Amino acid sequence: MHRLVALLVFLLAQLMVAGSPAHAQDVPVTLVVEELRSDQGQVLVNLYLSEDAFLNSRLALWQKAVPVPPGASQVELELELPLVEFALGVLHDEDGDGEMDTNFIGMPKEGMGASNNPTSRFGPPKWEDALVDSVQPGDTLRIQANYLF
Ligand SMILES: [Ca+2]
Repeated sequence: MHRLVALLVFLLAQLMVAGSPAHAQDVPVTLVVEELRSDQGQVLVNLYLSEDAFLNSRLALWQKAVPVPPGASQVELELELPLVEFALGVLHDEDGDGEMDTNFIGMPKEGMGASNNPTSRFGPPKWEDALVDSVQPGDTLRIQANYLF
């Protein structure tokens, strides 16, 4: 009997965990990725929560892909962002292969951007420049795509 009660309590606890929203603290915001040079392919948005992970899409908390509408120079999407420090990295994946294309010396051939639009003309944006401390519900974040070539 005790085992049955223990089992029921355990199951109930599991249900309560499963029933609560996983990201109750997430904040709905609008992200606009703008200054796309073409309407080719898709825009990939990655959410990073640590400097170690920043700009390594495999270590992103999540990635969202949005096709660029015909004739458009920007895309707009609704995001749920955490109430913790984060940074966003975007890629204009013009050929739609899901990754950054680089030339023979490893320079990016596709457009990229990061939250806060860090202005590092050379080299990738830095975590501390792209870091966002907090967002409010209904905020609109804008990220400009930059192209080296
Ligand atoms: Ca690509």
